[in-house]
Amino acid sequence: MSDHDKTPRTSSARTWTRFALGALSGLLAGGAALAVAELVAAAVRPQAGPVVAVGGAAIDRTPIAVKDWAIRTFGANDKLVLQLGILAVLTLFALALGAFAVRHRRTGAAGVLVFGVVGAAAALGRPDSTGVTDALPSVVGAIAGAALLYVLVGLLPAPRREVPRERGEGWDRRRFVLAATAAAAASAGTGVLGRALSGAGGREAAASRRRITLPSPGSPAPAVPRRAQVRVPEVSPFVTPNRDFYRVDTALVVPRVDATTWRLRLHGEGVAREKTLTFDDLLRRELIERDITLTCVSNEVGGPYVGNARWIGVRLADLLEECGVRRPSEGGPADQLVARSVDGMTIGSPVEDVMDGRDAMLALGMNGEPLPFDHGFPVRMLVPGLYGYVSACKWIEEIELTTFDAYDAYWVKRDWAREAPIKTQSRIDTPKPFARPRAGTVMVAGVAWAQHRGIDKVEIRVDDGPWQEATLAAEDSRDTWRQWSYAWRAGKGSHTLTVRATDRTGEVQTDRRTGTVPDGASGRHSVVVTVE
Ligand SMILES: Nc1nc2c(c(=O)[nH]1)N[C@H]1C(S)=C(S)[C@@H](COP(=O)(O)O)O[C@H]1N2
Ligand SMILES: [Mo]
Repeated sequence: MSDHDKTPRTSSARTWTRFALGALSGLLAGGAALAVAELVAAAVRPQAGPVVAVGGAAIDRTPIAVKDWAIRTFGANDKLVLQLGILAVLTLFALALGAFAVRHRRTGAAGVLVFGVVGAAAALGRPDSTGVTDALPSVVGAIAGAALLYVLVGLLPAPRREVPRERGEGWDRRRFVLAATAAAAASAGTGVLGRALSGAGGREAAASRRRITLPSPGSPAPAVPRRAQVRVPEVSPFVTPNRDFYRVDTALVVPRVDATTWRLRLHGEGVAREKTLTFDDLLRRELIERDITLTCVSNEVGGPYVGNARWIGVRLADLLEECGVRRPSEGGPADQLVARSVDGMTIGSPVEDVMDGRDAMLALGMNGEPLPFDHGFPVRMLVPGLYGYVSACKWIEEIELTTFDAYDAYWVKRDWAREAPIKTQSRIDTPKPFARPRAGTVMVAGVAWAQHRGIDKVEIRVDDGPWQEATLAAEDSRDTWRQWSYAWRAGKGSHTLTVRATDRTGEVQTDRRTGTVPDGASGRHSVVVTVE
């Protein structure tokens, strides 16, 4: 190797070191920005932190097709994947900004502020934004990050041409390492502190939940019939345990509401007497207990977003009548009831359905305990027969009577239907797709639902054969799903099993396949198995 080669190699190595250290500085600056933002968010509002705000804004703007794909691909992990995605993008930008700042120190540092603006805009644009203070976490975090990047890049080795030969490396490696380490440690500490403080708000809510004893309902639900559950092990339990109950919502941070300070405001068109209720007000009323099966409009044919629970709550129609509300068919001016949650969700239900005698309720209890935080503590709405997005507002804090003409709720603004009664559906729980059962008697079993109409018949078809009636388990109520089973004499080979249900109105589950948008999937569930 000649002397001649050496010079360019050293200089390009130095350039690379500078860019690498610049990228590292960018990463540290990004980390510091997020940590400081987290701490400020703890003081302002945990939901105003940049990652949650940007994630929430992304959820609000995600096209339905992408959302459906995300739910299909990542299931209940979709929100985690989204947040990791945001962090990955931020990491890339931080590395790039840091490397850029090596040559353009001021512009690079200022670039961090752009992210602060994006975070602040996202936080302010969220429906649950409580005001300009929501911009603070992103703005303060970005300023801290920009300052740190400016300082760290200033400590890097100077470009070769500016270095007098005799000074060797030409930079204070020790100072950079010290500053970088200190910044990393301070960020970690700040982040942890921020998280801890955010959690503290939740502790009050958790304490308020622990203090609640649900009174026994004045109108209890009859015991679930023993024969509502078929004796086939693989079928979903008739009552879904709370920990297994599906969860669908837009909340990146589950709201933790303190029941002692919670209020529900009821107002709007045709409300002669407005009301503001506390949690204790609701507890003092006569409580009803009902089994209701909830289904999500995003549930694909054969999908998992359906669950059945025993709920305790207040009859919503009674409450509305006390406020002077009349249903449209009796001359009331409002045909839409808009429920609003503490996280800014809006859900619109037909007033006619809420007041037509069905057990629409403000639920306080789920399967014998206060609502879990994930499922809407302290209070959520339920209307038997309607998909969750038009009925089941969690963390509810306001009910406004209005009209469908005057107002579109959150999902309706995003192309979902204004009104969405649950479609008659059935699902094969066993055998599983591509199972390889032995020839002989194979138990085919599952669930069927047509809430508020009830299930009258379930039939099974093997390949292109005739429809065969399955045995229905006992009905709990027409607001719940119904289990069924069919003893199949299975011959060897590959077979397709298809199920269809008929509801009490005589309507047979259609074979016309539609996607979930705009008002729920239709079509029949099939399972292919190979009998050995
Ligand atoms: N505040 C709030 N309530 C909400 C939602 C939401 O995103 N935010 N999603 C609705 C939808 S789409 C469904 S299907 C049900 C799901 O209730 P669960 O999570 O308790 O199963 O809640 C409804 N209530
Ligand atoms: Mo839903």
